[in-house]
Amino acid sequence: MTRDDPDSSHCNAVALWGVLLILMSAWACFSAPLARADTIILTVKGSIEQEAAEFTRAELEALEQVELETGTSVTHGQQTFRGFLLRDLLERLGAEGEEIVARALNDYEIVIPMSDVRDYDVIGALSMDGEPLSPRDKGPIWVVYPRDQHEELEDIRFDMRWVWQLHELEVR
Ligand SMILES: Nc1nc2c(c(=O)[nH]1)N[C@H]1C(S)=C(S)[C@@H](COP(=O)(O)O)O[C@H]1N2
Ligand SMILES: [Mo]
Repeated sequence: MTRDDPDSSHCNAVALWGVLLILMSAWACFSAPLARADTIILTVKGSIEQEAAEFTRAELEALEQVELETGTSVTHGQQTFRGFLLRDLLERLGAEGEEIVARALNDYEIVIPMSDVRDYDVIGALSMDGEPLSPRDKGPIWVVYPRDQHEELEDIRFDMRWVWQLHELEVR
């Protein structure tokens, strides 16, 4: 076969398309979950004024954002968390109830008394130290208590309510 043999250039073209196709599918697989802006990251249901409320990251970032500097039971030193107040979100949805069941992507769930969000600035953190929280690292949402601001929150009963990978709140 010579270099300009029609058969060999046909083979090259097929191989080239094959490689392109593989690259494109790999790109689609790995980039899609990260890039989709319309992904619902939080659902709120139960005793609220609508059936179920769903939020994308952008929608949660559009709520008033607060910053909270605190240590945690699982990281070293102080972290700066940024996110929305759970109180704001629940008030906006007309939530009425005594407790909130918070559920995580890993099926962890815990009851958060409504009094916690009334009495303390508990936030749904979307970023830590300026970096968006990803599902690999406590994200997309981490329930953060103002632990360093209130001595009584340095307690295992409260640590259990720091739900990471939060994806659902049910008011009841
Ligand atoms: N998504 C999720 N969040 C969670 C947990 C969990 O297993 N999954 N464990 C909780 C418990 S029991 C505690 S004490 C704190 C700190 O967890 P760690 O010390 O095991 O990391 O996170 C809480 N948040
Ligand atoms: Mo725990």
